[in-house]
Amino acid sequence: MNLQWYPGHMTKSVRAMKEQMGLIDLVIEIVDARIPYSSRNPDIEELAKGKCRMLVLNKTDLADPSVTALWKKAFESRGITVLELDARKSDAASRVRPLIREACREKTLRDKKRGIVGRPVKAMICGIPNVGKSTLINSMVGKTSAKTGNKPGVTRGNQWIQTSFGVTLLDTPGILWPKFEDQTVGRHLALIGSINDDILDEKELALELIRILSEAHPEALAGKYEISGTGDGYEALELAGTRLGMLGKGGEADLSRTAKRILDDFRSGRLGRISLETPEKEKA
Ligand SMILES: Nc1nc2c(ncn2[C@@H]2O[C@H](COP(=O)(O)OP(=O)(O)OP(=O)(O)O)[C@@H](O)[C@H]2O)c(=O)[nH]1
Ligand SMILES: [Mg+2]
Repeated sequence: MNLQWYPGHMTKSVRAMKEQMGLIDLVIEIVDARIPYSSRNPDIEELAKGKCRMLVLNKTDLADPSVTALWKKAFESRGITVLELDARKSDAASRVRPLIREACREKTLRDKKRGIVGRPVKAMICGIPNVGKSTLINSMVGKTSAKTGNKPGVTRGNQWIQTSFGVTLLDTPGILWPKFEDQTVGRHLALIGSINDDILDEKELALELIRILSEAHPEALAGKYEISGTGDGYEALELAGTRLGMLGKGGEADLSRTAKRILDDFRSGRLGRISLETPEKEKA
């Protein structure tokens, strides 16, 4: 499956982020804990040059906790301030705040030397689509200030949001990589739901998921769909459809509906806590 998706609004979003960067003290980059490698947009590195930085491994409730711990260690060993998070939880704010302080320590000291004390931190929240940027902002302000939704491209423009603890947050639209050289990156982004499903062949993507799971997590397929040994992939998809009772008019499995269901089961954690990338396998 050859995947490229970089709609025009993303070019605009990158431009808008660049324009705002002069005002920003801290860049909070959010990645998906299931694919920390593929969900880190290399453009952000360039955009955030010279700023205080922190990295949030979000949706940890959907990822394998032992793999997430390895990622945290890998990033920390490169001097990056990292937080493991479920952005929907009410404790998100109290967990992020001390990390913000830590990430901004140098800046605060610099300010102090110049006699500036207690100036609010201006933080830009950025990351790929659907990773939980707006959800984190809402948890940090304790109310629904930013629009959220379980599909990519919900936030369309930059929005400043005030917190009660001296941090001003800038919500930004998700931006993807303009071009993936490695198609695995595209597939992983599609699997977690950061690429618009309208441009995807869901059957092919579900087959890819079945292939990955049959290698790394056969128990998930066996437990949920009673399938083991994938055959040619299609066979497994058919079997899953039959087991789920997702049948077409002729009584055969409806492969499109089955594919959608399997992808949805994975994305929402019903197949268990599954990480698709480990720091050993990817270049962290
Ligand atoms: N399971 C789980 N779901 C989360 C978490 N954080 C956010 N979500 C869900 O992920 C979906 C996307 O969240 P948003 O906050 O809209 O994501 P976004 O990064 O702002 O997306 P765009 O504005 O489209 O770029 C929503 O359905 C959230 O409820 C998390 O930590 N765990
Ligand atoms: Mg958003």
